[in-house]
Amino acid sequence: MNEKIIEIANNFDFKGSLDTITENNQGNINKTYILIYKDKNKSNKYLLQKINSNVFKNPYLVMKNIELITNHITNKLKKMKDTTHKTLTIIKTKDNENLYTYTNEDGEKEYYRAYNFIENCISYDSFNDSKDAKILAYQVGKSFGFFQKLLSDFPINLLDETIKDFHNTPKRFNDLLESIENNITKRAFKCEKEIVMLISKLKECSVIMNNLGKSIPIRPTHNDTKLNNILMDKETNEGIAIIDLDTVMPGSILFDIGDGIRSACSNALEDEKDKDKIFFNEDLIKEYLKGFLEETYDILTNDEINYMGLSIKIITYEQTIRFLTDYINGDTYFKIRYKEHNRDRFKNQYILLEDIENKLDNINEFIFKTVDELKNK
Ligand code: ADP
Ligand code: GN1
Ligand code: MG
Repeated sequence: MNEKIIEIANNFDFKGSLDTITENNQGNINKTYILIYKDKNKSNKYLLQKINSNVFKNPYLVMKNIELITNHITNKLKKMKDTTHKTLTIIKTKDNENLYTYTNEDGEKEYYRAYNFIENCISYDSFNDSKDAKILAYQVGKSFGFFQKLLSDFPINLLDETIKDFHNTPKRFNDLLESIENNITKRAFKCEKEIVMLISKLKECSVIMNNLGKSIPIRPTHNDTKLNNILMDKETNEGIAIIDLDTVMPGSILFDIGDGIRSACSNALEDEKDKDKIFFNEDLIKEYLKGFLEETYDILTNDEINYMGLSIKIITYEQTIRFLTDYINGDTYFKIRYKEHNRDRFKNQYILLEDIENKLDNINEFIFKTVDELKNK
């Protein structure tokens, strides 16, 4: 077993004796280990994570936000007598802290935290192979909508901004320009076509930021509503827990719906090699929206409804920029699993961006119709 992880795990208040350590490679940011402890004749499963401190500059603030949010959700679920849904449960260190700090052989600090492992669930990277794709899309939309509803009375001033300007699309665009100017990897030369097209779409894709705090309210939002950040019940297909709460911050509900659909309703993985497979599945988008709107229609403002369809385009645009910027910068942000990984990722997002443009009219029509029906029910 991994000696370093054993040493780190020994500092947490885990019950029993450590039996196995495996890695989960689904996320693009943190390093995730699954630990099984044997305790008399039962076993306890935990999740141990090394927080990526290149991405999260202040892990203490991240944990403070998560503690507040998970306490709020736990209390609300209790009040509602809801025993189906769950949230993350922080396992403290033996010194009763939310984080364990480990100093590595280079003298650098590494930050670790632990959660209870939520059992009998699955987190999908894509629905493309599932016969239940439509049901799953509906359930994911409903779960992220329910999450918004649970947080709708959370005092937003308590939340810190753990990554500044996370969904500030025009700022992301400026970061891209900076990376092109520096062009340290010389990769910008390979991406000219997409760069030119991205410039032409900037104005339309700045709409959420231009209206945030005005006609678009600032709410507690998840900000990383990727499909594998929800745990679904293996048997019932219901959404059980929204996880990966590192980016819960003040933001717009449009970031959550836009990113959720970008991720769940694409027909392929973010790094799919077969370009013919890359498109948005309109049926899945409608199911997702249906689930989300059923939970949220009565808290949404007019502009949140008006810009909901566009938010899918905006977040896909932003994600194209983020992968492209990281590619040009030499892969310093997202974990890559092979050399040109970020190139595949940004090219695929770009294909999705063009695809959603052709589908937006239908999607907007569906949103307005569904909201109308829900309001007149
Ligand atoms: P990252 O920030 O790197 O995306 P996540 O917090 O999303 O890391 O965790 C990576 C993966 O680990 C998730 O996609 C999910 O499959 C699994 N996971 C995370 N937390 C839990 C948990 N409490 N119970 C069960 N599985 C979990
Ligand atoms: C990262 O952590 P993970 O894998 O759930 C990223 C998201 C991106 C996503 C793209 C903190 O999500 O913003 O949309 O990769 N998270 C952070 O795959 O940057
Ligand atoms: Mg994740």
